[in-house]
Amino acid sequence: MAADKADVVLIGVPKKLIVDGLSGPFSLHVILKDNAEAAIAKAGPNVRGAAVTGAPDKMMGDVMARFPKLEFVSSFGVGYDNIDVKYAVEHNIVVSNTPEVLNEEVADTALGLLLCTVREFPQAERFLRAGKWTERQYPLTKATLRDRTVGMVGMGRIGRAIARRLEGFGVPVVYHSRNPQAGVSYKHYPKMVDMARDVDTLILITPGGPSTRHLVNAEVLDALGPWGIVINMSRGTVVDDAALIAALKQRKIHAAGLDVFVNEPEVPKEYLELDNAVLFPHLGSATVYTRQKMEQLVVDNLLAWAAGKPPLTPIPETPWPPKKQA
Ligand code: 8YV
Repeated sequence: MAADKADVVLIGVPKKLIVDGLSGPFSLHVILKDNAEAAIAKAGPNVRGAAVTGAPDKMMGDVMARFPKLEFVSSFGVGYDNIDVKYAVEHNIVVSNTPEVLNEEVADTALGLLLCTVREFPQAERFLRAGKWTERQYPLTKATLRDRTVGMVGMGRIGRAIARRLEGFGVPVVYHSRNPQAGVSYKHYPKMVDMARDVDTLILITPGGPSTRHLVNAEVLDALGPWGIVINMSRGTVVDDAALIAALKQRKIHAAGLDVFVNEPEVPKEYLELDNAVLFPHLGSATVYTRQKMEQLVVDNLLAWAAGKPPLTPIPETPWPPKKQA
């Protein structure tokens, strides 16, 4: 019987819905950090499918090369900078991600982080818990959302969900992306630094990877100015940390709210020491409700592939059916 089942590896935290969903239909090999080498060597030659359960777990070319029959990688999360897409394209491997099901959750978190950063809610709560309210009022916050303009960096599905919420808050929105987005009426800036000059608040919700590395650098932060606020909901790599830490320290910008970091869960200690930074432990999509939908989509993509049907959400770089390399 087992011979009929495709061999699938699970790389990363064995999330319950994914393990339960894959254990029956597939011959599942769970690769954990402490068994990785032996498990990969044992399962390697027969593996045709993989589930990657999310950053920081990676599936780079060196790992994919251990699975010469690999056809399909179902990745958890909408961002897939933890997957070696170039290797996948070159080896006719189709990759899927989990878009759409997390849009509203991540947009909610973005607004939460924005409000926390502008109005200093976490700092005020710490003040109360420390018993300081009986001594004095928490100071009025210097920043407000009332006079701000948000420059979105990225205007994909989640970007639009954030922009809709900002409209509800009465906050004007403009955006930067490589190309203007069809059907989007907000003003488009082809150049990041030009947008930074015209706005005081940046919300980053663009894919990670080499093409967006250090998009927010010292020049952009200077252009943003002393009332500047940077909210990062995308990937840590999009921000030049040294430049942002310096700008926050020297009050060249007002504050930052960060949900993502380059080497998470490690967070540079300079951020921890800054009182004008609000730091979230990558909470974007982190509710039971949304994570279950993401986990189910990882399973459903693999089930569709195994049934010879098109995967539900292949990434654009590896469309279905797989392109055959010449
Ligand atoms: C997840 C995310 O927290 O979907 C993404 O790209 O960043 C988040 O929704 C992350 O994938 C968890 O590993």
